[in-house]
Formats: sequence, structure tokens, C-alpha cells
Amino acid sequence: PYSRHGVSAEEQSLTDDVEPGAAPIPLPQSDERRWSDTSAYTRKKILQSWVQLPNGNWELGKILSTSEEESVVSLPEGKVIKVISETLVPANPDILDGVDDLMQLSYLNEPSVLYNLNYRYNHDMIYTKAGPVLVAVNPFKEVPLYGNRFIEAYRKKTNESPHVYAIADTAIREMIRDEVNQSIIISGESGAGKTETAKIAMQYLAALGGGSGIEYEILKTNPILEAFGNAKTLRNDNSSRFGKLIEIHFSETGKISGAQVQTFLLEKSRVVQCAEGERSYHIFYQLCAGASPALREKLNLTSAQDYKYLGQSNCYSINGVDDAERFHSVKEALDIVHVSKEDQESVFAMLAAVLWLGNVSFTVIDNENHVEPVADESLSTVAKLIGCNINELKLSLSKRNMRVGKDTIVQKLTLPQAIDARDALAKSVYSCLFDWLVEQINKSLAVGKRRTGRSISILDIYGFESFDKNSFEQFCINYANERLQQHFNRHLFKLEQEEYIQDGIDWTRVDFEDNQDCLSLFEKKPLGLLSLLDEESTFPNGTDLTLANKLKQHLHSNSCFRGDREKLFTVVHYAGEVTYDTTGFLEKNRDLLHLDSIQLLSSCSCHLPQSFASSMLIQSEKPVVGPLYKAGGADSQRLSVATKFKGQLFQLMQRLGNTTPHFIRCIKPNNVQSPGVYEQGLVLQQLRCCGVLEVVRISRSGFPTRMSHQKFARRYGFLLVENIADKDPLSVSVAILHQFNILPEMYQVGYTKLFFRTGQIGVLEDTRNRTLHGILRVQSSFRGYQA
Ligand code: AD9
Ligand code: MG
Repeated sequence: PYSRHGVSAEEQSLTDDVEPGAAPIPLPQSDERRWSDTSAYTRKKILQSWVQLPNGNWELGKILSTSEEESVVSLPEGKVIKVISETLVPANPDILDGVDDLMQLSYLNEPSVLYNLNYRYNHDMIYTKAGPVLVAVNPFKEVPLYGNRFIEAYRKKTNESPHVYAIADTAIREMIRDEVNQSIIISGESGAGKTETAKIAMQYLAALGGGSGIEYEILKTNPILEAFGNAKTLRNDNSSRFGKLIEIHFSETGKISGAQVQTFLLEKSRVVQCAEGERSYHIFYQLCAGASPALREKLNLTSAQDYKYLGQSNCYSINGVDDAERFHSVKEALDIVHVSKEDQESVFAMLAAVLWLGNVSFTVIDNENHVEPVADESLSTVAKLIGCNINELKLSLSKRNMRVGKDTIVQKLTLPQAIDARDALAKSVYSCLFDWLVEQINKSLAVGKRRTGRSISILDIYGFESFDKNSFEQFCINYANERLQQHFNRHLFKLEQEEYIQDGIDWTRVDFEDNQDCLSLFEKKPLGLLSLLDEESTFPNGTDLTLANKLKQHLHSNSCFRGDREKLFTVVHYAGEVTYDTTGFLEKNRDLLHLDSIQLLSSCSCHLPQSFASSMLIQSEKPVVGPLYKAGGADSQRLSVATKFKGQLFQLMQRLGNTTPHFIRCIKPNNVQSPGVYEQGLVLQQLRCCGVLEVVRISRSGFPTRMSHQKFARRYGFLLVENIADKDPLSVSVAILHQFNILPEMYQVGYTKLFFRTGQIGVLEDTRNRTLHGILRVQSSFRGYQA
């Protein structure tokens, strides 16, 4: 009854109507585990297999027949196709459907991981472990996984399924146990759910470490920072346009004692321009919609539609969001973090000033096309709101004082120059306002006592970005991600290997991709991307094109760099190639602020503009990029944006370097922000970008849990039956392992530490807890007896 291929007659009839166009399918690029490394024996036992369709998606197929070269597979809708055996990827048995840790998969390959996440996603199980990393797939809807009931369950460990709460819980426990600061590092693309995840983690920390009331203040920083730093973009209705690190401090008793917020690289340009369908920062619309009649009158505020800065993108509202209502929540939140009513009013005045500044128009005053601002309502309102003399405002928007050597010359501005000056002023006022708010928040949350080695930092920072057109912002963001990726790599892979080797553990080395080459491309001096950018930024005649040419000239032989036509260049990032367009690079990097603007602000009668001016002056006293005053006449010499960002990043890495990190990778399942839509290709690309698959493989092959002999002996020694009084920690440790019959393949004994396979330490912890509870019970009943 069997035909030549060992296929039954019935199956043969199926294979006869194999679709002609459907097979064979070429080998995909990735080198996942395939037939080739599945032994012939197991191959026979595999009944199901993943087949990649021409559209790139994977389908689960039943293997009808197989030979070295070709296999015949039936697909779900009854379609039968012939494929090259090598391209088949083994599927896991049904019993492993939806396992909560990818490490448990028998076959660890891309389609199996994709399927597993999809299966869980369909069942509202949006969290999955990938070894030590938590993967969170954005549900784009409310899922019943949060709130006090869940917090309790994770606290008591009655619920152990993967969750942000579980990560936060581990962080607290490890902080207390090891007296080491912890960090929760959240990454992912725009709209993947980082900010929501950060809030969920904060919620848990606040619930467990709460009591003093400060936790409430900490939670209220979110609506404030989101109002001033988030905006609707095409990718996310509530996109964070800045990076954020919040460090939450705990007392010795595990209670929250304060917090500190650090922000990174606010996207200033959004204040003066944004793309069609996007919005500027939420707070502008909230103010216009929610201000009381009295405040409106005071600020001469009208509706959002009346302001040019808000009108250019043709988008004023967000589905399902009531800006007026949000405005009240923001005011409440400002009250809670102790921003006084007067200060709040000054903040709103600055916002109104920015809006009115955008409405300032210019008129030509001579035949050389020099302009001066029209003295209308906009101009007078700006002057009134910031508290300056209207003539001085007019002057600062139409003339520029330049220092050349020791002399000062006055240059009249043309229309584009005047618009630049106006927009630059608006951008700096807004970004100073943002920084000022962060400062107020930090004052309110200030940690009274000295640092204790008991803090948990949560990092919510923009993920890797690769668009059709990538500019200076993407350049900085991707550089930051390159750094974070190295931190991730180093932590999970390198440290791991080094530790094994140092401790004399036999462990087959696992190669991992290091991104040091790409980082060097950015950071090398003097011939790295950042140095060359700064150098060109200081040249008077530097343009975006000369920058591109310079990069190409010096970096063409670097394997992570490729020069493209005109102003384009490509960087080979760990997450993929990104082509950058240098248009606007120099200007954005210089971020010049004219001394006139600083002088104007410092002459204001209101205290906010004054404090902005002094903070700008402090910044400009820092080391200089170069003789910037030559570059087009700006006077204020400041650190370039890229250099400042690099400094912040180094500081951040240093801080994180002293913590035990916990990684959460957020995944965006679709680009339409809709629930229930899971696009395989999109998810796969993100999984690759963040190295989730590598992590699982490495963790599973190693011994992820480790503890020094001393600590192990101290923690579990009391469980021993035999007397250990005079024994060294190593012997005690070995005795414990023997007494509890831990299988030899489940651990390794190093010079200084014990190494365990995943899950082993849990067994010991359970016994320890049971025994401790037993002792406590005995003690308390003993006390009861005494009483
Ligand atoms: V960006 O880089 O700041 O543009 P994020 O921060 O990664 O981005 P965000 O947290 O803002 O994304 O999530 C985007 C949207 O997804 C939210 O506004 C929610 O509508 C939705 N989301 C994300 N996580 C959850 C969740 N756990 N439950 C429900 C969620 N909805
Ligand atoms: Mg965000």
C-alpha cells in the first residue's frame, strides 16, 4: 500500500494535486534550528513542522512524507505542498502550546516563538518570559491583569505567571536581599507599550513600598510628564518624546523614601512644527480646552485652532481623549507635587507665550529684505506674558548682536533668519519649561537621607527607530539604543561567560554578537561619527552636504558604515541597517541660541523666563564645541547636542552599571494600534532586534542561577542534618546539594560559586521557607504556651 516515497496510497493521492506554484520555497535567511540539526531519529517523530509561505509568514503543517531532499506537507486549509526538507522547521508538540517561558520549548526556532507568543496573545496572556527577559506584547485594549487583587497575588506568590508585577517583585526582593540597587530597563519600538509598562511597574512598587504618601506623588509625576513630554504621532497617540529614568529610593524597611527623575533629549522641534496628522505636546491642547474663563482672560487665550504652531498639522484632537478633563488632572497632579498655584499660572503663561510667539509675523522694512515683527496682538501678548518690554522683544526678533573677536556688530535679519530666531526662542522657552518642571518634581520627591544602596530605577527610553527618512533624532536615539544593547549583551552574555570561565566552570562557549564595532563608529576620536559631526558643526562654512562628504571620506572603510548618494549615509546597527539623511544635522546639533534671546529672557520681569535665562547661561559656560561665533553669527557657545547627549548616556550607563538589571522587551503586534491583530513579520523583526531568541538559547544552555559558597551555606546550612560547625562554606554547600539529592547535571561547583540550572534554586527555597515557617509556628505556639 506504500508508494516509492513511503507515502500511503491515500496520502499519495493528496500529493498528486500539489499546487504547482507552491513549492519548493527557498531557504530563508535566518539560520534557525532546522532539519539539518535534528537527528534522523527525531525527524521521524516530528509530525508537525513549520512551513514558510511565499509571503514570509509561517504556517503549521502536517508532514505527510519526507526524504532527505523533499517533504510533502499538508497545511491547515487542506492545501498540500511539496517543500525542500531543509527549509522545514520543526514544531513543538501541542502540549507545549502557550508555555509561559520560551525556554521550555523543545524546539526553539523563530516560528515556534512567534506561534507561542501569538497563542498567548490570543488568550490575553500578554506577558511571556524569555529566560531572564520579560516579553510584553501590547494588547491595545484593557486586559484583566492589573489592580490590587493581582498585586496581592504576586506579592504572596500565589500567581507566578510572567508579569511586570513579578519583575518588580523580584527587583524589590533582590534589592533587600543583596543590598544592591536594581534597574528595570524597558525597551521597544514606538507604541510598543514601554510607558504603560513603566507605569505598571511603578504601581507595584508604590503598592508594596507605600505608606509614607510619597508614593502617591511619584505616581502623579506620570500625568505631568506625559502632558508636557508626550504627543500624538502617527505611531502612537501618546508617544513619549523624551527618555526617562526614574530612580525610586527605599528605606531600610523597604518603604519608598523618595525619587528622582532624569530626562533625556526632549524633541524640541515638535513645538514649532509637526507632521500632518500628528500633534504638538498634549499640554497645549489641554490648556486651550480646559483653562477657566479667568485664566483665559489673563493669558489672552483662545482656541487651539487659532495658533499657527498647532494648526499646521491639521490635527487637534485624539480619539477617546478629553483634553479639558486631562487639564484638570494635570493641575491636580501639579498640586500634589507641590508646584504652587502661582507657579502653575506662570507655567501656563509660558505655554501661552509660546503659542502666541508662533503667531508673530514679520514685515519687510527695507530693500535688502530685512524684516521686523508686526506689532500686533501676538507680539504684545508675548511681551506681556513673559514680562518684557515690547520693543526689546521686537529688537530680539529682528536684529542679532554678534561678537566677532572683541567687537560687537549688529546684523539685521531677513525673513528666514527672523523666523528661525522666533522659533528658536519658542523651542528654548518650552524645553527650559520642561526642565524646570522636572526640577520641581525632583525637589518635591527629594530623597531626604543619604543613598542607601536601596533603589530601583525604571528606564523608559525610545527604542530603535528606522523610518523611510531618518534624521538627527533617529541618529541620537539609535546611538542610545546601541549603548543599551551593549549593556544588555554585556550583562546577559559576556558577564555570563566570563563568570563561568573565571569560576572554572566547564561551559561550551556561546558566541554572541557584540556591537562594539558600531559603538566605536560613533564614539571614536577623532574619526568617529560624533567627533566628525561636532567638528563640522564648528566650521563656518560647514553644510549638511560637507558633513556627509566628510563622513564618507573618513569612514568609508569602516564595516559598520556605508556612504550613499549625496547627503545620505548608512549605519549597520545591531538591529539592522539605517540610512540617515544629514539634512538639518548641523543646525540641530549646534542648537544655537542667540545671546539676544538669553538677554531678552533675563530682562523679563517674570521669574520663570529669568530662571530659564540663567540656566541657559550656565549651559553655555560649559566647554565649547569650537569657535561657534564664527558659525553664522551665533554668540552662545554651548556643548553640541550630540556631545551633551553622549555625556548623559555615559552617565546613565554608569548608573545602570551599578545595578542589577531586569529587562522588559515590549513588542508592538501591529501598526494600526488595534487589539487582536498579530502581524508575524512585524513581531519577528522586533524579536530579532532585541535579541530575545539569542537570550533564550544562551540561558537555557547555561546555569543562570548562581550563589557564592558562603551565601549558599549561610542560607541553607541550617537545613543540614549533620553538624557543620567546623566546615568551610564549600563543603557545607556540597553537603547541602547531596542531602537534597540535587542531580549532578543540574549544578556545577565553581571556585567561588555554585551554578544552577533554571529552577533548581526554587526547590531549595521552598524547603527553606517551609522549614522556616515550621520553626516560626513552633516558636509562636511556644510563646502562646508561655503566655
Ligand atoms: V513611544 O516610544 O513613547 O511612542 P511606548 O511608550 O512604547 O511608545 P505606550 O506605552 O505609550 O508605548 O503604549 C502605546 C499604547 O498602547 C497605550 O497608549 C495603550 O493604549 C496601549 N497599551 C500599551 N500597553 C498596554 C497594556 N499593558 N494594556 C493596555 C496598553 N493597553
Ligand atoms: Mg512612551
